[in-house]
Amino acid sequence: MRLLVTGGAGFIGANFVHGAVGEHAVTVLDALTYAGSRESLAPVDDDIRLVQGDIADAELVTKLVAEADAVVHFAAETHVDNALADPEPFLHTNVIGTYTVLEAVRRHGVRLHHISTDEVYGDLALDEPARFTAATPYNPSSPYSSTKAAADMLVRAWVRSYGVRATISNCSNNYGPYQHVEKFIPRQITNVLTGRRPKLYGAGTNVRDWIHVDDHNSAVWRILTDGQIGRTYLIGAEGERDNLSVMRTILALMDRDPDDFDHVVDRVGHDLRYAIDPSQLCDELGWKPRRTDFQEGLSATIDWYRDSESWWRPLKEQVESTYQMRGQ
Ligand code: NAD
Ligand code: TDX
Repeated sequence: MRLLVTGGAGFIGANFVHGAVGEHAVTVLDALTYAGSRESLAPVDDDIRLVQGDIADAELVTKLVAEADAVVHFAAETHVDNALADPEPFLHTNVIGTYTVLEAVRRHGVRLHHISTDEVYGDLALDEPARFTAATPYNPSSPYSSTKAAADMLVRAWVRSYGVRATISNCSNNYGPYQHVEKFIPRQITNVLTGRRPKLYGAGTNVRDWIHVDDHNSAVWRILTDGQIGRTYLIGAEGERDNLSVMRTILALMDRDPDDFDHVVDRVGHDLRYAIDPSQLCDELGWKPRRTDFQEGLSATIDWYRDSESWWRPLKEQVESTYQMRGQ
C-alpha cells in the first residue's frame, strides 16, 4: 500500500511508521512542530519520504493524498495543558486540519483512518461500573478534547454526506518510546534522570487507562485493513491505574523512595477517570493487546529513555521552565 501518515514524526505516528516500512511505501506529512522530530524517524530514514508541511495546507494535502491508497491521520495538537494555555493551535490543526484532510480524501476517493482519543467521552466517576463504548455520548471537557470531538464529528458527517471511506478509533492513554517529555510518564522518568523531583498533579487519584503504543498501533492496522467503513472503534487494554500508583511504580523501577516526588497545582477541569471497554474491537476484529504487563512495559520504556538521552535532552529544559511558570 502507498500510505500517507500525517503526524508521523510524533510519538504514536513514528512508532506506527517504524512498523509499516518494508511492507508499505510510506510518506509522512508532518509540520515538525515542537512535538515532532526528524530524529524519531532516523531508524527508517532511508525507507520513507518525509514532507514537512501543515495538514491545513489544502494544496499540499490534496497533492499527497492523490498519490496515496490510504491515509492514517495522527497529526494533532495533543497536550491538554498547552490547550488550556492557548487553544488556537488546537482549533487550527485538529479541526481545520482534519477538515482539510477530509476534503482531500473526498476529492480523490482515498481510504482514511482517523486517530482519536477517549477524552471525547468526558470523564467517569471513580466507582462507576460502566466504561466508554462506541455508544457513549460525546461530552468533552477540555479545549483539547473538544477539538478532537469536533474532528470526529466532521469525519462522521463526511462519511454520511459524501460517502468518504473512513473509520475512526478512540484510544486510551499511550506510553512507550519517543513520547514527548511534556507527557506524564516520560516527564517523571526524565525528571529522575536529570535529578529533578517528579511532579504529581493534585492528590494523584485521577485514573488513566494505559496502553502500550505498540498495541494501539496493532489495533490501528487491524481497523485499517478489516474495519467497517463508517464505524468507530474503541481501543484499550484494560490498563486502568491511578496517577499516584503509576508514579510509585516509576519510582520503584528507578530505585527511588516511594515518596520522592512533589504534589503540584492540579490541572484546571482535570478529568477524573477514563476507562475503555474494548470488547467490540476484540470480538469483531479479533484484536488482542499483547504488551499488557505494565511493569514490564514501563521498565522497557525507562530503559529507552536512559539510552536515548540525546533524543529528549534538548527538549527538557524548555518543558520544565514552562511547567515552572504554571506552578506545575
Ligand atoms: P504528538 O504530539 O506526539 O505528535 C503529533 C504530531 O503531529 C507531531 O509530529 C507534530 O509535529 C504533528 N503536527 C502537529 N500539528 C500539525 C499540523 N498542523 N500539520 C502537520 N503535522 C502536525 O501526538 P501523539 O501522542 O503521537 O498523538 C497522535 C494522535 O493520537 C493524535 O491525534 C492524538 O489525539 C491521538 N491520541 C493520543 C493518545 C496518547 O496517549 N498520546 C491517546 C489517544 C489518542
Ligand atoms: O507532570 C504531570 N503530572 C501529572 O500528575 C503531568 C504532565 C500529568 N499529570 C497527570 C495528568 C493526567 O491525569 O497525569 C495524567 C496523564 O497526563 P498527560 O500525560 O498530560 O495525559 P492526558 O491528559 O491523560 O492525555 C493523554 O491521553 C489522551 C494525551 O496527552 C492525549 O493526547 C490523549 O488524547
